[in-house]
Amino acid sequence: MSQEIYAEEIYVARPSMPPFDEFIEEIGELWQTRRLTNMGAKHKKLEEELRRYLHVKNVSLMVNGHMALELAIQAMRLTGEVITTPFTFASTTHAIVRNGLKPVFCDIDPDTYTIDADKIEALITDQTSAILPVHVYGNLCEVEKIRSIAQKYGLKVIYDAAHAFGESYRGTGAGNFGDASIFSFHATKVFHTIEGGAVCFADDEYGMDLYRLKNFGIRGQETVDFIGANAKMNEFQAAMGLCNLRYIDSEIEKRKRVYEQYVKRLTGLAGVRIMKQQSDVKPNYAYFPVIFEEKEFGATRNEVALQLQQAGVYARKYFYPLTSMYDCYHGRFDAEKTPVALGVSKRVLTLPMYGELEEEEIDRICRIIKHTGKR
Ligand code: T4K
Repeated sequence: MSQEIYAEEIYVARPSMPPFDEFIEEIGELWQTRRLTNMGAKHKKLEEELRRYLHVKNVSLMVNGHMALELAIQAMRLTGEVITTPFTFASTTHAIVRNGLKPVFCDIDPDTYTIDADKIEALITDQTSAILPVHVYGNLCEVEKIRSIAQKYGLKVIYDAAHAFGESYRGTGAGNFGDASIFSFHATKVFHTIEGGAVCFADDEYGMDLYRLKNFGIRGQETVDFIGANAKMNEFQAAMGLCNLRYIDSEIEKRKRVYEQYVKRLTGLAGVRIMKQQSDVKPNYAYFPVIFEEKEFGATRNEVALQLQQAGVYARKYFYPLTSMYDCYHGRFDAEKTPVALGVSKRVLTLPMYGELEEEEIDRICRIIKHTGKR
């Protein structure tokens, strides 16, 4: 195929930005107040606004999604084993291990890529203290099944909802499921605070623990009763969040348009499987994963990724390798025990997805994909 040469490179994500003047106005007062961090006024305001937007009881802001997850686990005082999925970003598994816990990997559902709830019970032992499922690409897990398993065995549930900002299931905000849910507000996400994250939860006592954990475990000026971390969101991050939240619905609407244009161009291509939207879920169009079946399509996922890259399009293999296969976990887990996850991770490619992606760019991406299949 003759290589297409373009001026602009296209990445898998591109942060949405609020109008420049609006952000400058939002941060302006910080030059007077000099209150730059440690749970200031903007931090408080963003927590309130997110509580309303996400329809959750409580929001505790954090410096990033990963620390939200680490501290959400720590505040839960878990022990032993945590059942989770290897088809996720490094953060999920690392957060479990960095809390001194053992991840036990459950396979995933072949259509939603989330934990296969029917396979959880077989992994429960007397060491299991929690389930940590991930809402992958914005696909929500089987929250009802997971709730009943957790109730039956007295387990805690923490959702990694890093991809699920603004979504709801049958009208209930995604942050309401389990004992806690964490969101990522990283620059590459649907909603961002540059870096940032949050824990959503119902139990006020748990919230007090989280509050102290993100500030070194300090209870009062002379009392430190937790071995905490520093995971506070600063006022500049919160200001970015306040601005971006004003545009979040239009950002999701723009992503929907991108989603539809991809679907129009890729539907019906032999060996190309597109993720279906879940019924009962209000989606956020966070990612656009495509599975390439080599035999029918005529090329591998890696070949598609390479052809795109040579034309300046940087799609990503989220999530390859499985976290259970990372070098840092060498010899500790067996990826063959999660065959569906293993198969998906070898065949999936997440295409560029952001509100400002132009129709002409989507055309270009899909054209390269089609050519690669026909070679
Ligand atoms: N749980 C799950 C399931 C997650 O997916 C994540 C994060 C977390 C937990 C942890 O949340 P955080 O602690 O991150 O809040 C990116 C993101 O950094 C990461 O947030 C995200 N998941 C993951 C899926 O993707 P990388 O290593 O692929 O990032 P990077 O720097 O290669 O960025 C991807 C592309 O985005 C770049 O090629 C260009 C574009 N980009 C990136 C940045 C940072 C921009 O245009 N502007 C930017 O500022 O992890």
